[in-house]
Amino acid sequence: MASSSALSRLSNLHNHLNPTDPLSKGLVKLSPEVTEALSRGHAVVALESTIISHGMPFPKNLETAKEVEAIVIENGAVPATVAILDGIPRIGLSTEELERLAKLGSKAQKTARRDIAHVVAMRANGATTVSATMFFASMVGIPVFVTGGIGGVHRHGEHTMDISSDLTELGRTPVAVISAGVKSILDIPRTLEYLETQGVCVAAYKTHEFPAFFTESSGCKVPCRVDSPEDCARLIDVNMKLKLGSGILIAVPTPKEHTASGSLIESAIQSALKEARDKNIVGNAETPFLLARVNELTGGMSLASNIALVKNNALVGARISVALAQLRQ
Ligand code: PSU
Ligand code: MN
Repeated sequence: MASSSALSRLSNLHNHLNPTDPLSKGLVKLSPEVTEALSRGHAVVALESTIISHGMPFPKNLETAKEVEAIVIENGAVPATVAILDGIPRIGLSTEELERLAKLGSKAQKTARRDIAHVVAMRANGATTVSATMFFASMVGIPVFVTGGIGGVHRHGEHTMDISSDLTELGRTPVAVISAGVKSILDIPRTLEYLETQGVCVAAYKTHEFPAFFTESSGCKVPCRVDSPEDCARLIDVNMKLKLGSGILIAVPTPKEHTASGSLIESAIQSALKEARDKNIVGNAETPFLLARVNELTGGMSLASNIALVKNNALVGARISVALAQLRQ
């Protein structure tokens, strides 16, 4: 017999399906696996798709996306990769849909929150960034989302005002984002300042220091440290119960065996940044340019590191999601 909390979850899902809801209007589609898991209160992990289309080259992107989903499943949660295909936002992709997106690569539109309405209205294909993925995860009640790195305040952002909408989304959407911090292509201290302004809880996993994606250290301390998936689950649970309304950034340092390449990658980042400035590459083209250029300059080392840390984040994120589902039973 279903427990009363399982019944209340089912009725919560039905509440989602009132006639004014994007789900019931068929504007947004969930995969059968994600629908089933959400209605039963099982662990679900949201995954973004810009990392697939713009963050890695084909076929490594597809291979990685599949491996990341497999890690989530092995650790007891259901993966929900988010993307917009033919104008329909999808939460949970089939293997064919994942392959289609990976092959589209940068022909899919990089879709942040500001781009969602346009991509849907034009019936186009969009790969969701952290901000857009958080929006869809929150819409259907998925509180845990795994990615590699998030966007931030760009260097010289105090002049260009190039601040990723990932940061404002974290301020307004109650989803926990598991990432390896932010890359040093960005201004890390200002990124943390901005997250504080937005009221975002920033926690580092098993450390007091905010990681810098390829390396464990950024020189910046975080206000809160968490040491286990259960710690993270309690943090997310309290954030939800208090209806704070803002997100949580859980920063997981890159696995130890990949930190050695970190300093090499760091010097490639400096050259790529100079090139971007010389070529006047700005706006939403800057992050994809820097990622691809750093990978060329390091002979593929940064891509290998990137893949390793995303998989590690998927492992930690799935465990957090399972711990949270248990807590909320
Ligand atoms: N940082 C990475 N890899 C990525 C991204 C950021 O290390 O793939 C992607 C994410 O989808 C993130 C987006 O949400 O870039 C941020 O882009 P922008 O800086 O244009 O806001
Ligand atoms: Mn930007």
